[in-house]
Amino acid sequence: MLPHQLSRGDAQDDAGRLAAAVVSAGRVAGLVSVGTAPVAVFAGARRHLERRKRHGLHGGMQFTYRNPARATDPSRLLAGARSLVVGAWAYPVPVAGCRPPAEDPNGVPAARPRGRVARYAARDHYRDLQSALDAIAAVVTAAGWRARVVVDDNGLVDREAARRAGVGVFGKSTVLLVPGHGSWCLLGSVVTDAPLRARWSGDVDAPPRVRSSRGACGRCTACLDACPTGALVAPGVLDARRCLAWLLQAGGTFPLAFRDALGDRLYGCDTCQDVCPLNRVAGRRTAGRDGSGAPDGPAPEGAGPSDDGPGAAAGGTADDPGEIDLVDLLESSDEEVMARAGRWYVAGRDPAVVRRNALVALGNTGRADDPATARVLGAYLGHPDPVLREHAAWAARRVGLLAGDAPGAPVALGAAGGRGTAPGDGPA
Ligand code: B12
Ligand code: SF4
Ligand code: SF4
Repeated sequence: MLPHQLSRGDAQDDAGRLAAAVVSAGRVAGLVSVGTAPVAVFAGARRHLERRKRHGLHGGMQFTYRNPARATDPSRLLAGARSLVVGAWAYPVPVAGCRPPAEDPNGVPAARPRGRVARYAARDHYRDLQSALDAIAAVVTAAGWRARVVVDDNGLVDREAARRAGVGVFGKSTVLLVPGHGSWCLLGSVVTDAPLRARWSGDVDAPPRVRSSRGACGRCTACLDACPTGALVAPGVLDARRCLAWLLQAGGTFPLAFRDALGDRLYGCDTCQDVCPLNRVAGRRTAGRDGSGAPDGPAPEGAGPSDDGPGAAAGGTADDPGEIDLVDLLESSDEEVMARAGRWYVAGRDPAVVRRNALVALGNTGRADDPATARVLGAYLGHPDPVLREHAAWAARRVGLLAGDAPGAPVALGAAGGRGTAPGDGPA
């Protein structure tokens, strides 16, 4: 007998059993939180998308903004879809914030300037998330139903799906906070035509089901206060035109107004998560999982947002994959640059976007007395791409290698010597 031929009572039992089985399969596959929700139009998220688009807050982003009606209607992903299974994959504990380059006691840089990659993008955690969701889909299809895995797809607003499935609650930073893990989680769904009972499985210390969409933060405003560009224009509202995470992905010129604020970031921005008190808990929990020594025990008593002010989770290792040697990157071929970028979203898959980001980060972290910085900036001042030339001139001025407000006579670049070839022409 096929699942849809079952009697009503049997069908309800089956919906319960299958829901339990998918949640359990997701946990076994490594998801820290899994939940189910009935398929329905995400009316609230649709309104937010349309309103932000109307007010220009999307800053030209496409993604879910391209077609809000589609991105907020899961039934468009699979004919006859009845349920969503949503999972959260926790990635390792963050290293806090931006840092100046390390120095020895004589003030000489101990290491070449490094660019920082947001933790979610330092390794391909989406692959792990995808495998876990595949395991869920396998359970569904083995029971005779159809399933479609959706990971970071423009066809579904993931956070809203996760909130509906009880996986977490929205923070004022707009990120989804998963009880017991904070926001250091990637989200994905399985859309299925199977009827599933509402089910949720998170951590032992988390509430059985989280329905509130407003309750997580209390009076805390740490993320709004800490955002280096003021991109969180109101609780739960992000202006992408100011958000460093978006500006690093977008093509063209990096806005002058935000270049200083970029600091050493090369891809992504973790500041609104670094300061979140709910991520103190996440630091303790995911550190153990990453093998970095911290216990993987339950959340500390009373952990949660308070009025004590921000607290950043600490961690990181010497060979941190979240740090990239900027000079090395800038002297790499286009193929090497894009290999480093992996699955980063890079506008037009154009390596010049990554080079542009690296030039701004080098301007913020490099030093005039570092021959490698002088060499690479000197070379980019002669780059055939005018956008890269302009960013190189900005960086050279910022580190003190060029004088004046406009590209002019080099102060120290000649002494350091150029490489003779335009960056990106071939391997360094
Ligand atoms: C576009 C996009 C971006 C854009 C815009 C983000 C944004 N906030 O709109 C940019 C490039 C800036 C971005 C940045 C990041 N992103 Co992004 N991004 C997406 C994408 C593709 C679509 C998001 C979307 O549709 N937003 C639409 C708007 C309307 O939704 P929203 O911003 O979440 O708004 C909700 C809340 O604000 C809430 N709300 C409204 N009013 C209020 C008021 C209060 C008081 C509260 C509490 C809530 C609230 O309701 C809104 C609607 O549901 C998704 C993947 C996907 N397909 O969904 C990933 C996704 C959202 N991004 C993700 C990640 C990891 C990030 C970064 C952390 C990466 C980084 N380190 O650089 C940053 C975080 C920046 C931030 N504060 O959001 C994860 C989020 C994981 C999580 N735990 O939340 C997702 C889900 C990808 C994934 N599959 O895991 N991202
Ligand atoms: S990702 Fe960075 S720039 Fe964007 S809202 Fe968060 S702190 Fe601000
Ligand atoms: S920093 Fe504070 S306001 Fe922002 S998401 Fe975390 S708890 Fe909420």
